[in-house]
Amino acid sequence: MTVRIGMIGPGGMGQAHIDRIHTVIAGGRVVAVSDVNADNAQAVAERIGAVAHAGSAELISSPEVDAVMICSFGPAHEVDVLACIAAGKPVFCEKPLTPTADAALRIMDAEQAAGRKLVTVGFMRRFDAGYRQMKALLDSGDLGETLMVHCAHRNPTVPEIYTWDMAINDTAIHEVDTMRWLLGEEFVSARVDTPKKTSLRFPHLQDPLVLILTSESGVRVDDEIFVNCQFGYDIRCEAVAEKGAVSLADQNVIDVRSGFRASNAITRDHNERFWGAFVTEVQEWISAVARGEHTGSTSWDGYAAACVCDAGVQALTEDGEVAVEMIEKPAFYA
Ligand code: ISE
Repeated sequence: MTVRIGMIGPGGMGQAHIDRIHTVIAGGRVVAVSDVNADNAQAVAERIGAVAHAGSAELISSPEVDAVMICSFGPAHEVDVLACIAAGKPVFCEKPLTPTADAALRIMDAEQAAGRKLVTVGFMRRFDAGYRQMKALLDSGDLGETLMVHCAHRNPTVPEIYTWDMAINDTAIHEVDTMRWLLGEEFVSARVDTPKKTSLRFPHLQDPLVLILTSESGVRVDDEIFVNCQFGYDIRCEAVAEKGAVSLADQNVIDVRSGFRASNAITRDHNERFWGAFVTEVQEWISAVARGEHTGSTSWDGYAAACVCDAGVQALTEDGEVAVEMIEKPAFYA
C-alpha cells in the first residue's frame, strides 16, 4: 500500500521531507499540498505532480489523502491538527506541536475523545542513531544511574526574525524533548544562566545562554544554546552516570589528513546534521500509518515540551528557578 500524504506548508522543511519521501523512503507519496502562499503550493504541486488545494481544510478532507504532514508555521498547527483528528486521519506535525501548552491540551482532549493516537510530533532526534545508542546503553543499567547530562546546541547564525524566546521555544525544545525521552522522566524546574553575550548577535538576543533543567529524580541537564557561534551546526551531548559516561561521537564520517593537518567538515544546519534521523523518523511514521499504528512523539510529548519551554522562557526573564507546571499524564498516553 502507498500512503497518500497531504502536505500543509511545503516550505524549506516540508520540501526536504517531500524529497526524502520521493527518493529514499518507501511506502509513501505526497499527492496533495496547500500553503498560505498559493503560488508556492502551485509551484510545489507542479514540481512533484501533486494537487494544489486552496486551503488546508480542503486538503485534510480530501478522499485522496490518507495522512497529513503539517510543516507550516507553529501558530497555524492547532486548527489543522484538530481537523485531522476530526477526520480520523494520522497527522505528522512538525515541532512545536503548538506554541502554547493550552493549545496542546485541546489537541490531547480531542485525540482522547477520538479514542486513537493519531498525532505524531516531529521531534527527529529520537530517531538519530547516536542518541538511540546512548539511550540503549543508559537503559541497560551498565553505567548505573544517570546523574547529569551536558548538552550544547550551536547554530552558525540565525536571521533577525529569530525572536528572543526562540532560543528556548524553537532551539532548546529539541533537547527538552530528547532529554525527556533519554531519561524517561519529566522535568520539574528550569533556570537560565546568561553568560557574556557575543557581539556577533542581533541586540535583542541573549546569546549564548545556558538552560538548566532538573528532572523528577534530580538529574541535572545543562544545555548551552549558542545560535550565532559562526563555525557550524554543532550538537553535543554527554551523559554522566555513576560508573561511566557516554557522549555523542562527533558528526563527521571521514577525517582528512593533508599538509600536516587533520581536519573534518562541520555540518551547516539541522537538515544536514540530522539527515539520517529525518529519514528514519519519516520512514517509521509512513510504515506505522500503513499498519494502522502510532509511532514517535505523541501529543503528550508536544504538551510536556511546551510546559518545560514555558518555564524556560519565564526563567529567561526572571532570576532563579521556575517550576514546570503540567497536568498528570493521562493513562491514554502511558
Ligand atoms: C530550528 O527551528 C531547528 O529546529 C533547528 O534544529 C535548530 O537548531 C534551530 O535553532 C531552530 O531555529
